[in-house]
Amino acid sequence: MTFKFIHSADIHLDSPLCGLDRYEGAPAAEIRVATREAFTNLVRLAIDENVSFVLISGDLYDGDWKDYNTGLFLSKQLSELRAAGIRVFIVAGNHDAESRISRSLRMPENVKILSTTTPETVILEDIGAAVHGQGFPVGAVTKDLASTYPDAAKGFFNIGLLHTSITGREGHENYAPCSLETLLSKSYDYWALGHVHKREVLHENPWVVFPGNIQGRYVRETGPKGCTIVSVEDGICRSVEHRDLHVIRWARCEVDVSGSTHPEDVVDRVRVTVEEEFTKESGGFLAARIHIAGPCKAHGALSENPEKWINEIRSAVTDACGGSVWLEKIKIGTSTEVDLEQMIKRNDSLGDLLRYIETLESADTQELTRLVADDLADLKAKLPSEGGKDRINLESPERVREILKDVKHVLISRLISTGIEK
Ligand SMILES: [Mn+2]
Repeated sequence: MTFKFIHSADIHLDSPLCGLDRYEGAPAAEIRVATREAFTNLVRLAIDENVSFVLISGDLYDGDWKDYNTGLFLSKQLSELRAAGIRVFIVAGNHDAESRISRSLRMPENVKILSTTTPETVILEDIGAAVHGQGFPVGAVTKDLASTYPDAAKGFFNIGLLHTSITGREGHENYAPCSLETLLSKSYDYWALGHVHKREVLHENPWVVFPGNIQGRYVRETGPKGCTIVSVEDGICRSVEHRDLHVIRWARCEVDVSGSTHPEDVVDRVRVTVEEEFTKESGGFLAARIHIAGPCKAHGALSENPEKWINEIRSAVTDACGGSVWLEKIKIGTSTEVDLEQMIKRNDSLGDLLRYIETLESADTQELTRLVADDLADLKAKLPSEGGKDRINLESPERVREILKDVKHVLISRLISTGIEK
């Protein structure tokens, strides 16, 4: 028997994409529906590839539906699969555990949601496949669900659907933990896992796969996202391939601007790096976080007016990439070209000043609070008391320490560029 199926997980339907919402010029509509668009791509792929069934290994929903629109959208998509004769098997994950979902709609009859109380098996006689799975009854399942799954059904192509953190994965709650050995002991042909958002193939023949989520939701979920498509021939996996489904791709770009003289050079280097990242993949949108680093003469100008240069970069990138790229955040981590260690040893007023700042950096919270209360009282009085989170808050010793880190570099570049240096 020859058939194909799609393994997907962690759709997080209608999850917001964090970090792009307040970005001027970002097409809010596209961002809001990114997870839906990616799901539509999944449905289209299933129909185009003429698969027999689609697996969804948990976290189809991001949480309880805000309203019925999430369900209506989904039901329409699943109906399209029904019209194409494609079945759908779903287990609930921690985000859409039975106890967390209060609204529901009856899904088309091609859709089977597996039990949350005990492992359930569906036998597909027509193609010779057996699908085993159990969903999460509650958000936090800490016991090993896999260990209670039945052994493989003889003479069938066996698939296990499971939402699990396996032996633990960074950034993911440790739910339904289990070992690879437990999974392999069941003698299944394919373990369709979900929960971990980064694609990972844990074992081949038999296959144990996390396909990753279908759309990255914030800057930690970088790179192409999608599903796994599997071809089975005479009970054997002939091919197991990743297919992209995302509509917005996240990336982190490190830009080394060492030696840049003018801030315009820095803007250029960032633009070139982002253009390269953007053209790596054809089509779609790119959401990127930029980290600029390196010792450079431009550091002084950048740190004097970071807001201006951050917006110059945004503007240059928008111009170059035609609005298909949004810079989620731009972090300027440049430093002066001078050797700070040498400067601090200098036997002059600049050396004195730098040494004084060093003592402040190592001061305890009490001393810092006193410094702010006494020495900086006049300055404090002049600072605006409003201005949201960007306001310079001298009440916070942590914030003062952060400022002190920058102060040395700003002073050096200022004093040197204005010729105060001996
Ligand atoms: Mn999950």
